[in-house]
Amino acid sequence: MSKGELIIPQDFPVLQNDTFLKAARGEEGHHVPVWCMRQAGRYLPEFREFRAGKDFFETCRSPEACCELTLQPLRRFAFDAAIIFSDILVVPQAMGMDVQMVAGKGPTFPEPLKEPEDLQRLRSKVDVDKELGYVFRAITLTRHKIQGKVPLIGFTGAPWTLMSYMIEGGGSSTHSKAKRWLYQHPEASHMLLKMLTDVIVEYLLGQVAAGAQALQVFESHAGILGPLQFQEFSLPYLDDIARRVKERFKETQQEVPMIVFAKDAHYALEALSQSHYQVVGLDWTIDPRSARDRTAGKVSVQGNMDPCALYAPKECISDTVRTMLEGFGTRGYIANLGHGLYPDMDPEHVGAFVEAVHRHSKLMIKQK
Ligand code: 1CP
Repeated sequence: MSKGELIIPQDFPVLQNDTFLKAARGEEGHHVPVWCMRQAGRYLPEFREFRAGKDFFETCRSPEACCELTLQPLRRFAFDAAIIFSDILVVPQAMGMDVQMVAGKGPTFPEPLKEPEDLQRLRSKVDVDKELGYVFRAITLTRHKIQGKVPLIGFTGAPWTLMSYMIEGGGSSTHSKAKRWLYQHPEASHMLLKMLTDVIVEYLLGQVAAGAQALQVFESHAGILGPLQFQEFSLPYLDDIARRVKERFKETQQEVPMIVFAKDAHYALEALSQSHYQVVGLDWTIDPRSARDRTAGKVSVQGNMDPCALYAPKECISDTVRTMLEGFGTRGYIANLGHGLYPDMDPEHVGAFVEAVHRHSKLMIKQK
């Protein structure tokens, strides 16, 4: 196949491992599928070597680089899914904001939104093909290069999480600047959340057209909201995204599972299980059995081992995984961590996690 053909989103290699897609549909395969949030990341020496000296967002804009970084963890571990290397902050960039990755500090917006008038600085209509076409090309290229080994997940940040970065100007422990907007400027907040929702819907549809086989929406900052604020400023937008994306699938007869990961939103588990998502991602603060009870079998679930459990000796990882599998059961379940891998984690322990999920779940399914 020539290089040109690799960025055309058709004639993709046939999928060989559908355990992840089966679990997302609520079914059971011959083992429980597993992947890790941030599996393409700094814990891998080959990742650090590849990224060295390159600007982070320049890397995001190179389809070849994104493809290579997405494939790196698959060469080491028997993950059952890949997630495209990119970042949630490419969406605020597409809306006209400057975002830079500052070493030792993380993502930084030199000119964050301060007052509602600042919304005028944003593009209200975004041509996603023009502004985010590089992500679509990365997805298409990676989907070809993965050779059907496992499905490729596309993703986006959710409106509230992106809003908080756009106002805070970077990471924050209190998110008080962004939360001030919710109390002082509720109308402008809704306006911004609506603008983001509209862009996100088009962005996700573009990712599917490019070859993404599942979609995850990261509401990483859900926990900073209380139940009432989540209900007003997060949930309606999350649900609207899934509803509108699925509505458009009907027209194109596509069926792509959608996962919602609202970190620390334990209070919203029932509501999320009744939303338009097929899979609810869980952080580690939720007990597996009670998560199953509270979602009442309406959705598949994904998660939720404490990432820090990977610091334990390998034998302990195996025990923790078995307890987690017993709690969730093996049907309609995707094993993952309760949040992303940290840069100081030992790749061998990540391997032990993946191996333990496969080993224990095969046994459990056989013994049924
Ligand atoms: O130089 C580097 O490599 C910096 C580290 C890094 C990486 C590997 C950043 C900066 N982003 C990424 C990639 C990334 N980001 C992926 C790739 C695919 C994979 O998971 O393997 C994904 C899915 C994201 C999503 C993302 N970015 C989220 C949502 C998930 C989460 O962790 O809750 C968030 C909040 C971000 C923002 C972001 N990007 C990078 C950092 C350090 C942060 C967090 C900043 C902060 O709030 O303090």
